[in-house]
Amino acid sequence: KYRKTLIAGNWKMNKTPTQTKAFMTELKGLLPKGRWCDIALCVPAVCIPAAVRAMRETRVAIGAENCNAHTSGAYTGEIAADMLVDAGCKYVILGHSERRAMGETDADVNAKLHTALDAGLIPIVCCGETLAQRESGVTEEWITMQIKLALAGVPEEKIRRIVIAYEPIWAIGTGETATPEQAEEVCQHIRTIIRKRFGSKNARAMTILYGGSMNEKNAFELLAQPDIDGGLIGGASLVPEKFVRIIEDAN
Ligand code: 3PY
Repeated sequence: KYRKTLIAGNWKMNKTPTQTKAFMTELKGLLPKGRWCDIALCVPAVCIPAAVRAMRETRVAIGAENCNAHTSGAYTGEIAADMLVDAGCKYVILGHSERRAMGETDADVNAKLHTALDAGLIPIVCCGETLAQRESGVTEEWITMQIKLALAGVPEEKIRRIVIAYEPIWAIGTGETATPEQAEEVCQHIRTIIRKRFGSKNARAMTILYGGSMNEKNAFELLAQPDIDGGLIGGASLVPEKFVRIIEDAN
């Protein structure tokens, strides 16, 4: 493969800073030695300092789960990309379906993407179809639209700073996973979209993740697919042993 493998956890709204510290201490003791894929944990904003402090001397990067599209100003309760960088974040998840369900639009995701890139963060941009869309046969069209809108205005030299995560909504938090074939089909399609828009070199270099109930039991088969370069892990990233098992499967 010409590209990096990334195993990224998405903690969602779980764990306090105290629990974060305990988790990271345990994780450090379990991490495999030797050749590693890239590893990240995207955690709630208030847990970022504890996570960064705990993982300072390790190869585990810390990320956020969202950022605001504006660089600063009167946006009570919001967090700017610069603040995340200063706090020690390397990644930021954008456009997770749980945030889209709360009203985040493709235009919001695109605006946040540009702000995150300008700040120096690596955005993990999520896309995915609903069960109704899959059953209606519009998965490819839907994903094409989401990716094109999310990446609007991104110059060719910046595309490699972006990670895409395919997360079928029907597989999120349901315990239902896409089959490796279903996941591969869409991830391959995403790479085709990137190829058409940004050229084959960039398409080959792009890291595309599968997410949606990926766990220590199904990760190996999913990660074995040629166009799946890693995972965005929900529930299984909350348990050190499970998260480490997935990292081992990615190596
Ligand atoms: C899941 O695994 O359910 C996720 O949503 C990961 O982002």
